[in-house]
Amino acid sequence: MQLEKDQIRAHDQRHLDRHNEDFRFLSDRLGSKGMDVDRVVDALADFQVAIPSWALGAGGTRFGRFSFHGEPGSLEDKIADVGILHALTQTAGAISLHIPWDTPTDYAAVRERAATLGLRFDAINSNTFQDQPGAEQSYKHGSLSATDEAARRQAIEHNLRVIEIGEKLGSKSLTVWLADGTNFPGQRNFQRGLVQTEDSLKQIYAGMPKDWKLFIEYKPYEPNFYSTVIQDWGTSFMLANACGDRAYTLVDLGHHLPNSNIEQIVSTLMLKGKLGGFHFNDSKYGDDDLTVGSIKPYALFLIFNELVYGMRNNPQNPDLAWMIDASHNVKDPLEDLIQSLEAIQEAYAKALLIDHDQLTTTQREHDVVMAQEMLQDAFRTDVRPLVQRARLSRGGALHPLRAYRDLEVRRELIQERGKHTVATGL
Ligand code: PSV
Ligand code: MN
Ligand code: MN
Repeated sequence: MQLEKDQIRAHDQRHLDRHNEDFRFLSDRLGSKGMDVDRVVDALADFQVAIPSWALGAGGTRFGRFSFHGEPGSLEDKIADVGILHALTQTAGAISLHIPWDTPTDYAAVRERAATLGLRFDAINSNTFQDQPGAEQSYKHGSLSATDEAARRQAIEHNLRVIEIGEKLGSKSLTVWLADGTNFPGQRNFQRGLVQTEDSLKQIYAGMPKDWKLFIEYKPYEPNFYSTVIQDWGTSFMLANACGDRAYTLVDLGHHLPNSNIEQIVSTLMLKGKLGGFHFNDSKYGDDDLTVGSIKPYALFLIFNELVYGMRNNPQNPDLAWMIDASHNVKDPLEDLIQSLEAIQEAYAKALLIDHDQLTTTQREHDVVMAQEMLQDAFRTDVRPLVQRARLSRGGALHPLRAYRDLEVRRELIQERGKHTVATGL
């Protein structure tokens, strides 16, 4: 199914007067403080986040999986789902594929389908954390870090093949997340694992087209529970530096030990021009992959504050590849993604309200209270009318979630795809 602009416009009509009133009130308030409201709205409208192909089905845990009706059964269905999200939110203008789960068969058709829906293919993801049916080598004892040369060769070649697939779709970057690590002390030599990984990544980097970027994701634990080869941003940063100028660190919000100061990590990486990609989600305990902004919205806002600062002041850092990396056990995946997109836009909008020149003056004067007040004032502002206006300017829905329900999107998807469906993914 495909949502038409007219359907969304008709739905917006019901809420337009209310929105105009809310927007006028807020823009008067912000305008009186010297804020350029149009600039904020434009920045929000330009902000696009990729949806990963594995986030469109009901997720699950190792204890079970509760299927959701009308889940996408093919890559074409997944592209259609992202099209629905983008039509409603005008914020999900890209899709991030996972290979081999979503290897296209008809490239021209896939490219055309995405283009019709206004979508491009963002970073492509390799998978060396599972053994695929018929694979000659097993990744049981590691992939890019493996001491077993044949397994390591297979993992490198897989990544090179993923790059080829990405090229056919117009992707310009490869994201590598490794599950490699150990469960028991003594199981492997740390240094050997790191050296092998660096060598493998260099070979992959050398196989990338010259206009591609390599994103190296880190994660402290899981699926291994004693050690992980690329455990933290420092290790990723070091590997990215070893590979070259077009290799970067990728920050996934869930990939930190509790209470890590992620905003400071972001700031350091941007200063060094090495933050390449960003995966959004939220968590209470570990890599929980919960709805963005559902647990720690203030932390998300502080992270955005550093991102905005970096985007304005660090030309040495490239434009970032944004992606949602969340999963949904009991919710309609599309509804959950709409909630995440909304939370991202809100945190970004609040960060855009901070006047960094004024903040710098306050910091120089050591006025700690006022500096904190500036951040909290922005955080406490209800910015939803700005986010709505940005969506409206692009033909999106004022209230994406309400529109999704009122237009009975899930009912139509079930009619089309059936009740008992299983999507590929994590
Ligand atoms: C596993 O933790 C993970 O969620 C990583 O964040 C990757 O980005 C994703 O899987 C896909 O490989
Ligand atoms: Mn991730
Ligand atoms: Mn993860």
